Amino acid sequence: STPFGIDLGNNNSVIAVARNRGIDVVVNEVSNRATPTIVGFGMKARAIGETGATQQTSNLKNTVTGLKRLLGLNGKSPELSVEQKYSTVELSSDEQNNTIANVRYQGEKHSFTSIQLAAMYLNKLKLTTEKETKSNIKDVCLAVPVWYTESQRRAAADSCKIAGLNPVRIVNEVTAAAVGYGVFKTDLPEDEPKKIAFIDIGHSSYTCTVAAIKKGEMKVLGTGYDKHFGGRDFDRAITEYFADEFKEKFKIDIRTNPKAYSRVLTASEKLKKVLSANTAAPINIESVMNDVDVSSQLTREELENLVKPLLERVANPVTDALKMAGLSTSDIDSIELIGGTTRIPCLKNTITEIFGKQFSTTLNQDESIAKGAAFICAMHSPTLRVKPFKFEDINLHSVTYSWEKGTEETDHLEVFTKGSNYPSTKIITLYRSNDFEIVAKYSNVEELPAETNEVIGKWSITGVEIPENDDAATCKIKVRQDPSGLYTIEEAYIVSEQEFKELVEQPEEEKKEGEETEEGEEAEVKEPEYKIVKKLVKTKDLNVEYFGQTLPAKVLNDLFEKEFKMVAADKLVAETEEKKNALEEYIYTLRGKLEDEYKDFANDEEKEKLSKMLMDTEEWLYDDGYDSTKGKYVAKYEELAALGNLIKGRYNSKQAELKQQKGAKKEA
Ligand code: ATP
Ligand code: K
Ligand code: MG
Repeated sequence: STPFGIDLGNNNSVIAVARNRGIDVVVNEVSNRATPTIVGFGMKARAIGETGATQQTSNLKNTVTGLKRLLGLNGKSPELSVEQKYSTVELSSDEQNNTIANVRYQGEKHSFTSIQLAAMYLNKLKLTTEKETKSNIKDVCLAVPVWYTESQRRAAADSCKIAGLNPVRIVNEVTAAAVGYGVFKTDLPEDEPKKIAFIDIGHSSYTCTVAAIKKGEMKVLGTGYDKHFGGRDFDRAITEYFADEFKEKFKIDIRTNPKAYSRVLTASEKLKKVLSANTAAPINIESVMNDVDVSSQLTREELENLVKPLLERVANPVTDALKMAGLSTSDIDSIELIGGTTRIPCLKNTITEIFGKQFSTTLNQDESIAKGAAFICAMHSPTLRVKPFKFEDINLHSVTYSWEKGTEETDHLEVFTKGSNYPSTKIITLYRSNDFEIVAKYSNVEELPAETNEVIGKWSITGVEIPENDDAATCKIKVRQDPSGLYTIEEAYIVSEQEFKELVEQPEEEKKEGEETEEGEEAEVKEPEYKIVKKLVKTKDLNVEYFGQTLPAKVLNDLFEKEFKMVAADKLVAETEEKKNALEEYIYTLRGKLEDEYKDFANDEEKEKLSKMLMDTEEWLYDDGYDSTKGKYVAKYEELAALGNLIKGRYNSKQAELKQQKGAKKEA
């Protein structure tokens, strides 16, 4: 399959593929290079991406946004109420603490989990890419925020699977952009790496990642983030400001009218963008509610005042990232800005002030994450050869593995520490006489968002047998933080000491100076000497079964089937609409032609019959046939075409005849 990369944005997503020529961003069905991250539910079909955005204001209650914030979010988390503020759909938690969205779909109430919702969207992106590139898409590298926890990363991987994708790697967004930078920048040093600060401020969150980059290599040194700092906070602040103003000036309260609020929100985002290039911008909305037209304006300075509390936090992620990296601003060689919200002038200025240095814009602000992700996917692909590039990411939390204490000194070990790099593998040795369990936990769960599950995963290790002559089985457990940042046990096995005979190498007899061996003298032949060495060798593989925060295979498969049923339903609805439109169009063109170019090719009886059929079908279309099936539309079309094509055939053969005569005349 073609290597595929996704930058799943909270506002819009960008998709890219790797091909022999390089990495290309894939445009969607309306030729946009970014697709709104929206899943809408209708009476018949879902409206995902562009169509979801088009229908949003008229279907607020059933249009889900914020997919990335919701994905894998614990339904009991206090963050759910934060997300509810940005959502027009009713969100809640199910019994398993999954965040769910409650919507009406096909005329019935439905609840979809955040994993399903993300899967619907990812599947749409996949289908778009398949259509656009005319290739098979399976492997994907999905970019996610650096603050995604183990369960969110697992949820992201699960939603890929439900969408029929194979998540070969989950990567931190800014890391993906940094990889792209390292791969495509041509003037990187070969020895001493450059230290680059990447700053991504998007729709909902803000990340600063500091990396050391040289030719062919990148290492993340530190990262900091503000999970609640992005364009949507600016949009809210503007909308709230106008809500107050409109209440006073126009005596309307848009806060009581979701549709009106949503329209002002959309207009506020537009106004915000205008303010990035101008010092003042107008807002005008006709009949926003109660038939009232509103108009006003905002200056750049006023906006900066509205978001003052936010602006006071700009330095924090940078400070955190530098602290983790053990660097100061003066150590940074260059600053790269990405994400739509870094277009805001006061943010650019503040960032320049923080570093005391002008930023660069080497990377494409909107596309570098998706391109980096596609490259990373290609690195994992057996079919495409890419430039070798090594990179390591950084661990934001320490993780401890524990077991029931046996003869070992301790019952736990902090295996991966905050600030260490990954992927990485470590080996734990335990002495066991029975099967056992290993549990991985966040060492300091209080550093993670409230309601984060302390337990990352459990593994049951079975098949333990004590080797002959041993008191206990020496079990080696290979624990790994994999390239996606997930905590896994790669393998477990028993080792046992075995004796080997090893040849003892004789030192070559030193020749004493001045002494020469006489030729012909028989050299003393020594007996080869052996020694006995003891070595640990693997004697048995153990079974490792994982119980973690991933959906069981059967559930995944059911959800996969459900998703593809919904895709089929959407497709049928789209095709039905197409056939209906084709029928409608055929009625008009055939009627027109019958009075014009076809008029001499049908007899009166035929004309009368066809006219009546056209009229009847037209009436049917606006009546019973307004909401009919694909099959019926096709049948009606064929009914008309049977006679229509007969007349068309006569007309066409006459045209051909005339053409031939003309040609013959010319030749003569
Ligand atoms: P996130 O990374 O937080 O998940 P995202 O990737 O969807 O979100 P981006 O695509 O980087 O976010 O940026 C979208 C945000 O940038 C929106 O809030 C949008 O209003 C804002 N934005 C885009 N252009 C401008 C501009 N010219 N001025 C100000 N803001 C802008
Ligand atoms: K984006
Ligand atoms: Mg983004």
